[in-house]
Amino acid sequence: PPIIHREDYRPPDWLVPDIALDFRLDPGKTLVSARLKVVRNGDHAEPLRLDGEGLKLIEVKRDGVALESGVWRLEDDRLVVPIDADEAEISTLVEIEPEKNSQLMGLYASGGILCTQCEAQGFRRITFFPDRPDVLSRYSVLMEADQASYPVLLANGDCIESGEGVEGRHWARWEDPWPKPCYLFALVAGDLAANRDSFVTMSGKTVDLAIWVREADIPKTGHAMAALKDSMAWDERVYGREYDLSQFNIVAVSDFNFGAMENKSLNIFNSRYILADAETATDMDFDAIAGVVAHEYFHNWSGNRVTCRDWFQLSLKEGFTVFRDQSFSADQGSAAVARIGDVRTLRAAQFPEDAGPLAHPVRPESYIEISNFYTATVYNKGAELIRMMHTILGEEGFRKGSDLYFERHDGEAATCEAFVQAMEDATGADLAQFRLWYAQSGTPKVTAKLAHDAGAARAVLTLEQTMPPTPGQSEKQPMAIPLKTALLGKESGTPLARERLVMLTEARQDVVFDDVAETPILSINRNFTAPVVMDAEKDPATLAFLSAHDDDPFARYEAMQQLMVETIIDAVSGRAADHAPVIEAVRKTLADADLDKAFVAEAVLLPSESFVGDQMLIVDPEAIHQAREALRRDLGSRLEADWRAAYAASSGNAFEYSPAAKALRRLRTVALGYIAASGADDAAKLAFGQFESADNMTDRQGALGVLANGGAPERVAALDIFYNRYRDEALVLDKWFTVQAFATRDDTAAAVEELAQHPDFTIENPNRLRALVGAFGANQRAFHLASGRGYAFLADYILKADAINPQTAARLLPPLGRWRRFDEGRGTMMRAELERILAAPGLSKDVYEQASKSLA
Ligand code: BAL
Ligand code: ZN
Repeated sequence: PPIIHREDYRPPDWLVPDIALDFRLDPGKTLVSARLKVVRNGDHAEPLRLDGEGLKLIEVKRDGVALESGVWRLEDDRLVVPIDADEAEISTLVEIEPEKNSQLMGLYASGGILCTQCEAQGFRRITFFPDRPDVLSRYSVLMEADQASYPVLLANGDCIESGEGVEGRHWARWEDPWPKPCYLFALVAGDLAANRDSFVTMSGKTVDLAIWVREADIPKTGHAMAALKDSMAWDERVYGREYDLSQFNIVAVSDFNFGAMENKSLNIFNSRYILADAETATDMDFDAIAGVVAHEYFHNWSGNRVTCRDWFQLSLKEGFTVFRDQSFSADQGSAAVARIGDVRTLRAAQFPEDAGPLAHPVRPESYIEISNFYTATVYNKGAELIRMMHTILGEEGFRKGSDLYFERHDGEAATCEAFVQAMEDATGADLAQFRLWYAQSGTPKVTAKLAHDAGAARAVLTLEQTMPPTPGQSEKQPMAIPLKTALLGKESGTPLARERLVMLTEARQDVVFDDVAETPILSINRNFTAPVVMDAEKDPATLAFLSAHDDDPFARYEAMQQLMVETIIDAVSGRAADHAPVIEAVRKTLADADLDKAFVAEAVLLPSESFVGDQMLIVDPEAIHQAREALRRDLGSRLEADWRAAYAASSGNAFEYSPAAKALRRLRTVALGYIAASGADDAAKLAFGQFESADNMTDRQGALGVLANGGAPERVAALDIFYNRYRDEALVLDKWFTVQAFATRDDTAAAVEELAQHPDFTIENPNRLRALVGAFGANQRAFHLASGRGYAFLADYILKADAINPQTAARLLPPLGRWRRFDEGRGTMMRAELERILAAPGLSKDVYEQASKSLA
């Protein structure tokens, strides 16, 4: 398949200022007629080229007159029409089959609802069009459908008229005044009910809000609606951005490749990011819903009003919008805990990407299939880049920059460069070297050494940065790395100097701190100001000290994590592992009454097995598991009384959705996990009691997770009860699959194989596929079983899924691509599965790209 290169970008030959679409909707056969006003862009003699994929072309017209087939031609699915004038009206009539669309790109059916997904290149599966984000058009959409099956007809913009037709059909016409790229087009037809509300914008305009779901799901839409209104107010307050239409609609569907999609004024969501009540959704689900609702809403400015010139600029809208949704979420509760969550996600998903065969810059240079670039690098590392600019420029400077960016590029398709330029122009800052963050892939490693001259009352911090080679980039230049840094007194534990923002720009650099009389301890990369791997060569005693004294909560968490990781790695490497410093640090954290309980619950959690693996050259999944379990057992038994006290103190409250109540629930299940790890006789009973008496899903799923890892008879009972209680709740059943796929038991791989035969398992629904197969790929020990059965299982399901939904199949592949990090035996088997995938007939370009790059 062809490789698309960023440097080959050329402006479009033809623009399409206006498009009128007419849909005769039917799940079996939908007719789409499109009337495009096309205008030559520049001085050239190129014909009009319209992208298409899987369309049955019935007719082509120019200025209302049918064209004979010799006048136009099809070239590799593209419709090519030579046009002698500078302007014309080109119309096409095509037929598509939504019901057969299992890729979930273009127009498809989900549970009786007809809906669309066009980003990145799904619009070409609906009609012939220049399917690229720098062609912006005004849309007028006429929809016509059977009224009984599809009583609700929605599209972008405003509904300007509607009426009844013949034979039980009806119609609606929607117009969107804002020019937009075709990836933001959307329509929905279905039997839907609405939760309606309204929002008055800062200039006093009333916006009608509606969340559309199946009638029975209406009671689960309250949280999403509250989050939407909060997001609208937040974007006005923090960015000065007001909503720009009189309606805002959200629709939830069950079958969706992404989490959600920011189509102009008609966001379409994966139902898991809308539907929630205490009975069926965990606190994490509630938080994720608020974050995704905010994310999609924020795209109205960062993505829709200012869009991307080409798909290489994807992070322009995604990195910025993730930063915006992270900031919104941080404002809803504990900012420190939110930041811990951001970093955990970055380390779990992005650092491994940066360290593996699929590493790519935040602004990639080339792709085969753009769907493969909706990655943690483009999204989460992209957000870290925006955050670093925010740190460097400060709140006020950053706001000036974003104001200028929106003002300058409103209505345009812009680039990442344009964003950085606006930040510079608004503040006078020099971000020349900073731009490397967009171009260089890989995670920088920073080493820090602190020397103290007590006599001179001076400390010198020596920083060095290196960056590993990544695919296509063997040589790297030093990056501009903002590191919030402080020195704490070794005896007093108090800050010795004001926190400083150190800009590391050289390969090696000294930073001097004066007036440092007391022996200092270094606190660096506070609040994780830069997405780097930091090696500050701290001994366990120093880490334990920081975990108890650092005044930056993130740094405190970080010290504890590092202490835990090093303790586990000592054991894996055959060194005597001393658990005592970790146990003491955890005990102190649990006992510190001044700490936010939400923070405590995060700080005392052990790092995941895969995170420990990521710190090692060659991962030994079994040894990591054993070492981590040994530490968990020790923490459980040595602090059993403390865990029981924490458990008791966080129990007995009726459900309430508030930061304080969430914190207690989190700590409760963390404590339960440690009580179970201690081997206490009553642990399973305690967990089962929590499972049965819970008045919310957080407690119930937490207890189920603890039981699912063990071997008590309560395990099977709880899994059965859970299944029978929620068998008709798809999103909860997903949890039932995931909890078993994540289990730390010896037989998890076998259990997952069996679950794949379960009547409720299907590869056609992306959520269900990810719930079992995706979760299994993230269970380091079970997936990397020495027999290799995990690899064969994943490869089988990638191939099965590829025949149905290539985009979702390709996203399952990265765990296999990590073969270089495992021993010879495992590596050989992983490679063999990748080769088997590559040799499969009819492979999609999605999976081809991921598998071939993983082997390269
Ligand atoms: N634009 C694709 C889904 C999202 O990032 O919002
Ligand atoms: Zn997004």
